[in-house]
Amino acid sequence: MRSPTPADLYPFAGQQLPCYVNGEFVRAAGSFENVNPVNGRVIATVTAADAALVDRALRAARAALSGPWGRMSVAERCALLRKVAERIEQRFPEFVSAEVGDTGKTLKQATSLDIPRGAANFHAYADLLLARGSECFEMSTPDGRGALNYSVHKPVGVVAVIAPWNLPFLLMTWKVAPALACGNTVVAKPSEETPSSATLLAQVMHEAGVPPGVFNLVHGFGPAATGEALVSHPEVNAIAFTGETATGAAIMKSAAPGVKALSFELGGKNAALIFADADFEAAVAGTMRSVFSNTGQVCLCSERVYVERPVFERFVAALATRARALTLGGPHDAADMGPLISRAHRDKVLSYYHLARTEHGEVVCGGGTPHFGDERDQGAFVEPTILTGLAEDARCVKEEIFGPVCHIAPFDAEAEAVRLANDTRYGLCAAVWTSNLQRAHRVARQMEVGSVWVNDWYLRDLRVPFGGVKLSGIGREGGAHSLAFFSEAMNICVKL
Ligand code: NAD
Ligand code: 6OD
Repeated sequence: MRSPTPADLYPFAGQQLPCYVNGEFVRAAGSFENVNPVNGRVIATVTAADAALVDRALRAARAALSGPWGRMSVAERCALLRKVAERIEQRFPEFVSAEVGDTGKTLKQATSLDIPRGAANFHAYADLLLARGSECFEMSTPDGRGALNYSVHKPVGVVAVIAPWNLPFLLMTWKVAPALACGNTVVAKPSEETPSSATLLAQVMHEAGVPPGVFNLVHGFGPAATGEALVSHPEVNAIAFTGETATGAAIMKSAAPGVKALSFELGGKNAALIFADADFEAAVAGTMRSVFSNTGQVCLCSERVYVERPVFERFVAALATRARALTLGGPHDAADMGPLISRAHRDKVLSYYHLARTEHGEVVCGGGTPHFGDERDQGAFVEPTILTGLAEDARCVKEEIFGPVCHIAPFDAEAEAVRLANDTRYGLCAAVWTSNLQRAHRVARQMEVGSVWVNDWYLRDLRVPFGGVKLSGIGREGGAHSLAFFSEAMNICVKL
C-alpha cells in the first residue's frame, strides 16, 4: 500500500453519490448534502434511497441468493473476497481521501487504521471461512441403534448492515466481509454523515465481479427514512448494527415483528484504571490514545479514568500537558487531532463541557472551541478536554459524550477501582494499567465488559470475540463468533 500524497483529492467532489442496487449505480430524485467537518463546506450530494429503492435492493438481494452466488463453492467465494481486498489496496489513496473528506480525521489514522483494516477484514474472513470445520458426533443408544450427526452451515439469507460515522469503512467492512463470506447477500446503509468510502466499496465489488444483487448500498437517514425502511422490511433475515444504544433499541422494535436475528455493537462509557505500580509513561501515552484517538469518537475510548491516589496528581498533570500540546486541524494540516463529525455533534459535546461546570467539575484543560482565524472556524472542532472533581453520579460521568474528553478521579484500593469501573449501565471495554501480573488477571476478570486491554488499548486480533454487555450490545462478533452469527447451523443425523 502506498501513502496518499496531498494531490490525492476527495474522489466525489461536486458529484452526486449513487446508491448501488442489483449491480447498477442508481441516482434518484431525493438527495442530501455531504458536508466536510473541517470547514463546513458541502463537498458532494448523496442520493437518498426511499422505501421503494430499499425494497428493490432487498428483492435483488433475495434473488441473488439462488443465483450464481448461491452456487459458488466456499473457495470461489473466498477468492472473490480476496479480490475485493486487493482492489481496496490498489485504490488505497482514493479510499483514504474519501474517508478523510467525510470525517476530517487525520491522514495518519486513515492510512494506518481505517482503510488497512477495511482490506484486512476481507482477507481475515476469507481465511477464517476456509479454516472453518464442522461439528461431528457419533452416537449410540442403549437399544443398539447408532447414528452420525454432522453440522452444515448455510447462509442466514439477506443481511442488513447498518454502520455509524466514526470508523465508517472499518465498521462497515467488519460486518459486510463475514456476511458475504458465509454466503449471505447484503444491503448496507452507511451513516448519512459518511457515504463516500461505502460508495467506493460498491465500485470495488462491481470491479471484482461480485454478482449483481449480492452487495447493495442504500444511502440515507435512519428514523422514518432509509434505515427504518431497511430494518423493518420483511425480506431482511438478520441485522448487524453498530451505533448508539438508543438507535439499537429503535431497530430492535422495528425488527421485532419479523423476529430477525440481531447483532448490536452499541455505545460505551469505558473506564481506564491506572494503578500506582504501572509503567507511568506507558500509562500516560496509552491513555492519551484511549481518550483522544479519532477526536474521542471511538466507542472504545476511555471517558472515565481512575488513578490510584499516590500518582493521581502527577498523572493528571502529565495528561493535561500532553493534551494541551495536541495540535488541531484538518487531515492535510498534519495535525494531531481532527474535528468532530459535524456541527450538530459539536453542539452535543460542547453541551457536556458546559454541563461539567454546572455539575461543579474542574476543567483542567480545554473546555471550549479553538480559534483558527480561517475557514476552519466554520468546522466542527472542539478542544481536547480533561475534567476532574465530578461526583460519580454526575451526568458527565454517566453518559456517553463521544468527544475528546475524559474525567479523571482518584481511588485508594483495588476493590474500589473495580466497583467504580463497573458502576455504569454500559459494558463495552476497559483498560487496566499495572505491572503486577496477578492484579492484571484478577482485575481484568472482574470487569463487566466485553473486552479488557491490559497495559495497552485497542490492540486487535480479528479472531477474538468482540462486543459489549449491558447497554453496550447484544452478541459477539469476531472470528468464529461472526461466522456463527452470519450462518445457520443445521444438523444432519444419519442412522448407521
Ligand atoms: P447512530 O446510532 O446515530 O447511527 C448509526 C446508524 O444507524 C446510521 O447509519 C444511522 O443512519 C442509522 N439509524 C439511525 N436511526 C435508525 C433507525 N431508527 N433505523 C435504522 N437505522 C437507523 O450512531 P452514530 O452517531 O452514527 O455513531 C456513534 C455511536 O455509535 C456512539 O454511540 C458509539 O458508541 C457507537 N458505536 C459503537 C461501536 C461498538 O463497537 N460498540 C462502534 C462504533 C460506534
Ligand atoms: O475493531 C473492531 O472490529 C471494532 N468493531 C471496533 C469498534 C470501534 C468503535 O468505535
